[in-house]
Amino acid sequence: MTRILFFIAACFPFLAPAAERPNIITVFIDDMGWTDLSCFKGDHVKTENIDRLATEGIKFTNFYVNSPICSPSRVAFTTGQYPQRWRITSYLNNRRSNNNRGMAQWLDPKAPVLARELQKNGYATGHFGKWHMGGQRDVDDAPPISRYGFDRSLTNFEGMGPKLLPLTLKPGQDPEKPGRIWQNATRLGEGVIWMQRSHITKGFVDAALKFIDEAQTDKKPFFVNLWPDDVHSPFFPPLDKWGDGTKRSIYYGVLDAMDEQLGPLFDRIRNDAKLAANTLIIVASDNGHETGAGKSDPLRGAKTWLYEGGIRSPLIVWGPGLMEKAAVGKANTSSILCALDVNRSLYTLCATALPGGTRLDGEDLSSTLLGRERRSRNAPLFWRRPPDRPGFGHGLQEDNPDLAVRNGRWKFLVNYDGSDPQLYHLGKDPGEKHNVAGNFPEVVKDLHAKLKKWNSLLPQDAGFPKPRKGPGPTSKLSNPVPGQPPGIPRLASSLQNLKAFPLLGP
Ligand SMILES: [Ca+2]
Repeated sequence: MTRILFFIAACFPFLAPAAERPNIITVFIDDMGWTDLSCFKGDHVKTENIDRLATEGIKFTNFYVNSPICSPSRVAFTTGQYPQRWRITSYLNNRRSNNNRGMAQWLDPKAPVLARELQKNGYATGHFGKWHMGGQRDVDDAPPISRYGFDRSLTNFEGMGPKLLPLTLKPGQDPEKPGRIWQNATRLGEGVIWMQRSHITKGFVDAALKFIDEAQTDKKPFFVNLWPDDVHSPFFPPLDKWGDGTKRSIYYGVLDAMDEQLGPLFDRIRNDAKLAANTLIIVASDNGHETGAGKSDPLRGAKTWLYEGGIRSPLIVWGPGLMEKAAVGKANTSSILCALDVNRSLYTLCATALPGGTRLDGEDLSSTLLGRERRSRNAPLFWRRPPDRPGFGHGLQEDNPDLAVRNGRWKFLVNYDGSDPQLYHLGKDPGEKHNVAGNFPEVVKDLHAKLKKWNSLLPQDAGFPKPRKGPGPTSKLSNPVPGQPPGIPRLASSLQNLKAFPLLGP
């Protein structure tokens, strides 16, 4: 009988009893630098609650997100597919701006969503925090978060449905007369609660704790996104954490407050033997730090850049009841993996069937995440810069390469037109200071070919240059979406012709 049950479980893992499936909490921080958490060598504030997860779990130092900016990074984590497939290649803004950049207005609900498949498999699913995959500014007809497979949601000014909106307070300001920001977001669904910006993470945590209690009562495994508004600007830390009031100081005040407010969520799981034995907590940042706020030393670049500081993120996986004991408390410095892979791995870890009719770009690295092995993803990892971030003036006075690929020790960056090829040996040169493209022509040729092929199979956006009509560099773009307004000017020139634009991925 045991053998038969084992056979059934092996063939149909998604039929495994609910009690055996782990609970999942993902904490996707907004705009935090590579070296801001004290467990990642940050020295401004002590993030003791997140650090404790690292001490009792595993931290990964070669983890990447799939875009250096909010919306596409969230789409990758959510769908397990490159966000270019869904034409979300920069932050979602107002309708006209999205059009101008050749982007969709929101994540197509037809996209595969991990939460939806978990929900079908009996999970209670909740999203608490920033969404930013549709429904912001004047885009008030985006699908509600529930359309993506969430039983419950509570979001901020960049998502549809019930939301927490921020009151603001600065030192010396009359507390009876707080400021308000993002007031227009009241149009994005019912259920608006105004609360101090400095306590909004607590607001999301309180809602998540209630949701977890209800899932426990219902005897359902749970999948919870706790995606803070922190540590994105503008910065409004609690009044006792303003320090000297500089941008850097109040940024770290927000980071410190966020860590404190996440503590009760982590403690709820850690202090409950049953939950501690069967829950996985995953902590990462959706992209690098804002220039002048956090830090990514010794990495080059920041948010919006394809250099490491824009796309490499801390990753902490906690789950003492599920992980290899010998790996706990250690750093995995060798496995190269990305948000797409975490998404794909969670299907396996949650014994849930993959979505039908599509192929995920992530690879199953569930054993790596649990510390049972140190495998990396097999396929190279590719990036395309946001169409509105060609560089110069967005934090770094240099061009932002259009495309990048990481394959093993190598990172290669290049523009669409083949100009400015850069090759870095990340093992020896994580700061991307020494371009060795001239020394390794075969590596350059191979990675450039792979990168061009990857990019050619995906829908274009307005970052692609307009075809040249005569001599001289191209300075304007056209929107590759038929019938849409023209795009934005770009500084770098390019020779690549626009190709037919597939309206829908993948
Ligand atoms: Ca972000």
